[in-house]
Amino acid sequence: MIDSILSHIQEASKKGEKLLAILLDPDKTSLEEIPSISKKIETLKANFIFVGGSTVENGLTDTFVEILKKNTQIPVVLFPGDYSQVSNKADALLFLSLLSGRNPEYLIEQQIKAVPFLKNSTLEIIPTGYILIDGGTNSSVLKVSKTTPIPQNNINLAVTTAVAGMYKGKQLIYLEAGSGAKMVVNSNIISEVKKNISIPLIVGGGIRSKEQLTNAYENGADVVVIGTAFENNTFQNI
Ligand code: 1GP
Repeated sequence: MIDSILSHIQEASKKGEKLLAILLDPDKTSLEEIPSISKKIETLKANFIFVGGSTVENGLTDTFVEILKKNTQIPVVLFPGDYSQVSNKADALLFLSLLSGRNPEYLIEQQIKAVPFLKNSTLEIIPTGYILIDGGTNSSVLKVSKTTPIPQNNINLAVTTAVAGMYKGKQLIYLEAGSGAKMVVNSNIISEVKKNISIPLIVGGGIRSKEQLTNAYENGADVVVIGTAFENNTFQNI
């Protein structure tokens, strides 16, 4: 049992150990599938299960996490699209601020709305700077957040945004190409962001092959998140 998810990630990052998170969206995975899916995730030796989606039916996250926890020992980390997706039954919460966007709703409003749910909770709350990079699709996160992603060629903006997040006290930076992205976050962005921050880096969006996974790790991702390719059983050579 790991006491703190954040310390686990920080320690692994210091040692250069690479971590894998599988993302489950409660709107796309049925409750009946959870036992078999949990087994499959265990065979992949994933370090974390992230749970969340841009839009999830109210109350479903709580039931989903409850069943998940009964089926696996792998730590469950909430990756919520909005404040209603907070469940006290998970181990930790990525407390996200959408730093690439200029929509106050995702910079501070949603965070304020989450507080009543978090005040008496035992969840480990991890301040996370969330940065959208153009993945070549109009992903759900773009539609819901009504924000513009950072272009893949604007490495400087991606780096300065990540560093500003670190100065603001974020403990993790998450570079996101969007679920089902056509283009993954490019190697130069990952490596330049990594060089300029001293906090762990998460990368996700559109990763569907071993090569893309290895590439993200080699360029500096400490944690890689895979959702769609796992859901569709299309991940090549995991
Ligand atoms: C997590 O949204 C991503 O960062 C997951 O993206 O569904 O494309 O793997 P995929």
